[in-house]
Amino acid sequence: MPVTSSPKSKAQAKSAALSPEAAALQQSILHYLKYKLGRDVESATRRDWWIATATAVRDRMIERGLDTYRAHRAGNVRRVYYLSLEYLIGRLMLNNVINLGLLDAMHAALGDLGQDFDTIRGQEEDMGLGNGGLGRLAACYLDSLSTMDLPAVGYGIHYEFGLFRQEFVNGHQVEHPDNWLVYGAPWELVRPEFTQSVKLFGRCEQVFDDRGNFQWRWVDTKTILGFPFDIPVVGYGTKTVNILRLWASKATEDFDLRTFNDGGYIEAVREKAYGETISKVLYPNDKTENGKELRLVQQYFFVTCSLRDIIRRHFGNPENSWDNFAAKQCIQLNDTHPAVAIVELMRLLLDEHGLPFARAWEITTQVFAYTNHTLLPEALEKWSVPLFQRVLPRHLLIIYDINQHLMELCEQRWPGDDAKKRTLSLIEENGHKAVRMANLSVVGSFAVNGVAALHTRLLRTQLFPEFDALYPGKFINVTNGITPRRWLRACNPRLSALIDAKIGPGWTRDLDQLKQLERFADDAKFQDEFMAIKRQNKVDLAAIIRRDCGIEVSPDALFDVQIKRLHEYKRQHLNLLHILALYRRLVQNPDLDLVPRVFVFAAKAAPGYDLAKAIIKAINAVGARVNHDPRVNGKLKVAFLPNYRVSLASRIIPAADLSEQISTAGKEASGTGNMKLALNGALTIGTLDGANVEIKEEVGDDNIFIFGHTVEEVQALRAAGYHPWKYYEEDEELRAVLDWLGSDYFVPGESPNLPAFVRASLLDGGDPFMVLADFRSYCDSQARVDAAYRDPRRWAKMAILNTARVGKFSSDRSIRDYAEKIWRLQPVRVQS
Ligand code: NBG
Repeated sequence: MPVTSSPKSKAQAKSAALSPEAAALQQSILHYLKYKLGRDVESATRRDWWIATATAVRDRMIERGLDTYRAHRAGNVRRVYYLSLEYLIGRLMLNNVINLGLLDAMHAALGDLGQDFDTIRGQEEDMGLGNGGLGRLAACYLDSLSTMDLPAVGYGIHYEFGLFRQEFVNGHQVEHPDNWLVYGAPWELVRPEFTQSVKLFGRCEQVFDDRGNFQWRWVDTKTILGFPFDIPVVGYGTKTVNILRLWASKATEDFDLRTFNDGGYIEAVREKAYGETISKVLYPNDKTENGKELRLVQQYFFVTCSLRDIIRRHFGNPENSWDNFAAKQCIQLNDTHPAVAIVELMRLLLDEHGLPFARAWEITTQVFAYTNHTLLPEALEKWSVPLFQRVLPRHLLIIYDINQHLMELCEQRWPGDDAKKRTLSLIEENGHKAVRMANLSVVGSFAVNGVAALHTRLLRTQLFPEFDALYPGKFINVTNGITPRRWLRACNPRLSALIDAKIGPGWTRDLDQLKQLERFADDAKFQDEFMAIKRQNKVDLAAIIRRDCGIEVSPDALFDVQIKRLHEYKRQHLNLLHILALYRRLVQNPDLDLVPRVFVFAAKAAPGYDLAKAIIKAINAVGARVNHDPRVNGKLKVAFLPNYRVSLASRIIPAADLSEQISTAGKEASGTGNMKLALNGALTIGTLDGANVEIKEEVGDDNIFIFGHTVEEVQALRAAGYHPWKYYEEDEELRAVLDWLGSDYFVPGESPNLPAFVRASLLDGGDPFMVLADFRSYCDSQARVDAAYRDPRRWAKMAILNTARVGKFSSDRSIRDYAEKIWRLQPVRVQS
């Protein structure tokens, strides 16, 4: 082929028209295509393009990362370390490019080569190293930390398999491994020089040092290695690039050669297999914290690697000592999952650095802060004492010492009150003994925060009232937030462009600027533009529903969206009962005047959570009937999109009209999906729970649909004795839909009948989340939604006011709160 006709030569000829930035980007993409992947423009596959492009982008982040590192090091700055067992990052390409300010250059550079950026970035696998809100919050916070120039490092586990991939087979959830690393992970940098070795198991023995001082030694341990991978986290519109450091476990030696030579191949690789098992999979733990040994090992593994890394960094500066450790280093515990860090820091200070107990405790309790993300008792971690003893024998002794100190404090405050001591103790004594990680987290931290105002109030008054009395001022609130870079600018380019045109792009870093949209809320032209964008996003989602569910939906219907983990307290089954009620009304009267609705669900159920899986099956079974019933005449559709993940959320959220936030009051700590949906102009139907309360305060009572029992009413109902059968008997429609669900109408001939299992949980099972108590008020509220949607001007105004008024829920505001109220952390400007 003559050289002049090759696309590359054409590209070179044309690139004269590219901006210098785009031309440089193009050069580096072509470089990686050739020298990293061994391809040219003709032979490159989509995946080659994606890897070459990601690598070119990463280079630009590395340059800034080095500048950041130098600035932080030179200033010996105070840093925060975010310890989290989960990071639900999703795809990174678009956000990295937007944050680097390279979006236009990227489109030009690739377009010039005949490639489409949006197609290429579609090749990226989601990084799904988390279960839900807690992990996604961690990812949003990393984005804000860099954007706000705050010195920070995220620490976590480099799971080989993230949260399972979900498929539906005959409406049932089927789980598959999520092999996100299979085609490589171009964002990562390997850091073998920072490898850590980790001890586990073994026993403790007492020794006397050369001055006759008594000491504990942890001996006969098993050793594994922690091997770090760094993912650069780039701030928006700034030079700061922090890192997320994820630890992979490895065996200390590849295998035992002597055993191998003696013919024991399996034995020889067993150690290696164990070493690698630790970071193999993320626990899909939503229902209960089951006491799996491996999970405790995972927690300890990443915590000790991270602490030693922090200590190494601290002493890397000759001016530093233990005296200024707490002044320079601050560690945030994301839930109790990393709480063993409190004990591990004590162990390092006592046994490896020879500090006395009082001094070690003083330092430790000045370093840690703890975020609580749930009040559900079954989700508060406890580890059985025998398990702790086996895995971390030295740590158990230290926990007993800390507990003794706590009991002395308790005695001073409430002399002779043994009940108080039993409540506060780090060790639960009833039946089998267990270590209470939440109590440990409170005692070992200088600050404890809840994640929404209501949740923090309940934390203080209901979960930890004694601790609140013992440590006045320790409990504070930091309401959660979401990053506007991902959850508006990247996921909804049409709406972002409209907002830019009206008020400029400043909102991307300062979300309160969206308030300026309020003055267009009544402007018919703006309303039309706003709703036309919503409709276009619905057309896009309809195509996804067609592709993934095989269901045809109309973009003119109301898109009613519930997307979140599947859990009884989130009450996807309350939504289902309402769908059944509408379906029944239509069956009885096919002419019924209903606003056409598409019910969109997406949710994963923890693999061991049978009732959650039954709810999925029930929704799918009801959907299969509704979607094909001619009497419904297309007025109702039910689409359960499989494999909910960050990248799917970012397609659903811009297309939602109605956001379902219908948890039992007092159970949802905050919710963050509620914020993302409101930001994109969806109206909330919700209970007064979690951050819904604050969303209502911000958007105003007229722009939200509130229903159901309040926290106080839920408690009063419970105290008076809750009887689900009473609602069944008193409400004819509720009775009818429950019985319908319990029949085999939706699952003819199937055994077991899972919809009937859902019904049983609500009646015989006692309805622990009071679905039946809120059913009627939910239906009434849904009728108000129906009425509001019939008035397009009114609906548009409400939608615009939602977008305009949720600036408070930017994760930049949350991080500012943390930095001021907890971390006392100053921004550091990075110069290049
Ligand atoms: C979740 C809560 C949510 C909250 C996120 C982030 C856990 C244990 N908790 O309500 O259920 O928004 O944490 O704080 O995942």
